[in-house]
Amino acid sequence: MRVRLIRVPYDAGNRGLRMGAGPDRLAAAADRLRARGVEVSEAPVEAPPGLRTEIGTTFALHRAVAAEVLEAVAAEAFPLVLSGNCGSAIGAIAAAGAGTGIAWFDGHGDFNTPETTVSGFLDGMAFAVATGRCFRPLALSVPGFAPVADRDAFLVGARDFDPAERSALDASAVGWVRVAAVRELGAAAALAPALGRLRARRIHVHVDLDVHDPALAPANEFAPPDGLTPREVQDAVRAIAATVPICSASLAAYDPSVDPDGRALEAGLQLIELFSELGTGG
Ligand SMILES: [Mn+2]
Repeated sequence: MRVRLIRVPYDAGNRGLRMGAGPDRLAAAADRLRARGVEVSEAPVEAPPGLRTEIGTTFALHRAVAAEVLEAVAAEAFPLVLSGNCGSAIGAIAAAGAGTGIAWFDGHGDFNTPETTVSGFLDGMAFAVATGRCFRPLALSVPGFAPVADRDAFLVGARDFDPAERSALDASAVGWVRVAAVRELGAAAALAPALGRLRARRIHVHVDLDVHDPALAPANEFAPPDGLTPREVQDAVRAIAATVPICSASLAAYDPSVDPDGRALEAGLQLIELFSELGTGG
């Protein structure tokens, strides 16, 4: 097995700040993977020089991520993106091409648009961008990008929405696998409806680490309470892999400063190991 760790150490266009500090910590996975016999290569992604802006710089990073994912696939390595922000998943799905589904593990919906956001945080719109709801010209500037059809997209573990964001989700055909469903039914049964209606032939799995319960694995200052356990997240990823090939994965939104005991880091490292076992890279 070959894995390429694509590091994007940016948060809202800022290098190394807040969640932008996460990718370098998660890159500790490289040694663990090598110890398991995985061939690991690493690809740091940097923003273009000049003035950095949240929107412009972030989409420039998505374009760079797409290029690195294509290189990984050409080298027959599984592309695993470690990013400050969730939007890096857009680069990965663009590289994977049309017909790719997306599983979006996140404590939040990331389903705002410029018309519904109350925080102004671009990353709170990342899943809406991935499914073609906003920033279309910029999304199309990412080579290969095509919006993911609603039926090929689903949230897992989301539990914190702005009011208009929630309305938009309810009005859409995007799937939503709730924490309670995973806990009560088990991951495989909880995900079965969302997986059963996929038309996609492959899927990108995106994990905002704040999908985890912050009492167990505190990923960032925004993590809403009552999330999934690390084991539930892993079981959900396994359920996906049992149904549809995982072509690439991304882990995002890890802020080391809120995780003094390294529990969210450990959850992230275990997920990276799991993806290295399950991913197809194809
Ligand atoms: Mn997110």
